[in-house]
Amino acid sequence: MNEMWGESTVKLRAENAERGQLFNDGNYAMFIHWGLYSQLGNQVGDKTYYGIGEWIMNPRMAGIPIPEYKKLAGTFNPQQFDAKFIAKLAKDAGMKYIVITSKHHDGFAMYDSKACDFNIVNSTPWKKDPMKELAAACRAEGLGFGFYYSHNQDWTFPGGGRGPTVDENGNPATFEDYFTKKCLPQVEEITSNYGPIELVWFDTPGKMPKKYVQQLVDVVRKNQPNALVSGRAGHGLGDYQSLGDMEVPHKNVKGMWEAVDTTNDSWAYAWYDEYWKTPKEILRRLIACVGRGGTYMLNIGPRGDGSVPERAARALRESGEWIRTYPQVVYAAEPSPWEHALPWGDATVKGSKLYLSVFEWPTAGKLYLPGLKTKIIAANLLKKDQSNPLEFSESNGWTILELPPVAPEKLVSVIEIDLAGTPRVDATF
Ligand code: H79
Repeated sequence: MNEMWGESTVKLRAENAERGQLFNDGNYAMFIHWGLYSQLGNQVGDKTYYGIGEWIMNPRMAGIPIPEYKKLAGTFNPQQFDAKFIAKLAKDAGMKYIVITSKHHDGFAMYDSKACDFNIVNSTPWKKDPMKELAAACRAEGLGFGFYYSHNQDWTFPGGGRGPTVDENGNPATFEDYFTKKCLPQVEEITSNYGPIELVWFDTPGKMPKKYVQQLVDVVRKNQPNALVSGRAGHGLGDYQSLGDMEVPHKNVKGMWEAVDTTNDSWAYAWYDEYWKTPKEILRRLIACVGRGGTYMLNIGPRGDGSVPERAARALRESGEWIRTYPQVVYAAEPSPWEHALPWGDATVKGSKLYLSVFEWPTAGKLYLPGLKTKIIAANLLKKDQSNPLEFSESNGWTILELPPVAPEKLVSVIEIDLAGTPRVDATF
């Protein structure tokens, strides 16, 4: 955990049982980065910047002056935005909730804000609140809903982190000014105006003093007692640990945690970024997160017109179809007893059942499991609803499963192993 992402106390699921339920059952979610910056797609004039689209106005990217950046709102008209389509896509993908950017570091509120008129309803020709529609669409699909909110950085509001240091009249502005006039009222708004929400995802606390973070968390608790607060709130005041951006851990991680990742190489829409993860790569990273003991939240970056890049949608639907066939591998599954991936794939657990997700089908017809100490009752190769028994033997602490030459599944094949108890692995292997 580095300074950028903020510290977080690691809480065990049991200590956080009520709120933690979201992560236990819903360990796969959709993250959405969408804002004024999406309209640029990393291009300003005829120059394309390689990097992080939601940072485009920052001097480390295009360095767009505030008045010019604000002008983008005048042409922001996301006619293609379809909340029902997005909620359905998340549902088809097998995801359990959606978390979307209500305000990123650029300070533009993507919802109807009374606290600051640099928002989608007041400043754009579209004039609508997409979050009202998305919250309703999520509820209709039985999905959870939550907001990303950049609490420390605000590059356009006087006093905000990395923002202007003077107000419109040239008087010095402090972080306190930004906090009381914008940040706190906006967190009140997002936690009051959209019905019950499941999560508030704060980001990049930097050196934000604890007293401010505490006030924000208090507001979330007051308005949304069941909502989780991300570890990136800072000062250990969040409910769970958020790993680094796009970080999937190699070793099991204890406590409640979440990995955030991208369907391509970008959070916000980037016109040139066609580096899409395949359905198999998505499953590999999802199952790795579940296998390491955590939750996986995978991002899409809609275009400025509100449409979702087709290849992201396709990959999500294809991996979702697999998850619908093998839900037991993912949902409410426990971490792998090996505590890391194995050469052919990964393992997840449900009580005394061990699920092996085989990504690389062994060509020699044998799959090796190191150091499994719990007695095997049966091993079965699954194919949708069918279950075909596999021969197995043991040699020097290794279990050897006899496999047919061809994998039953195109993407990932699943072997279910019934054990005499919860799986234990000899730590010397
Ligand atoms: O919302 C996404 C990011 O915008 C946000 N967190 C995720 C979920 C985030 N904020 N800060 N950072 C990530 C890290 C910043 C990285 C940077 Fe750079 C390195 C900023 C400046 C140097 C890369 C290169 C981005 C801009 C230039």
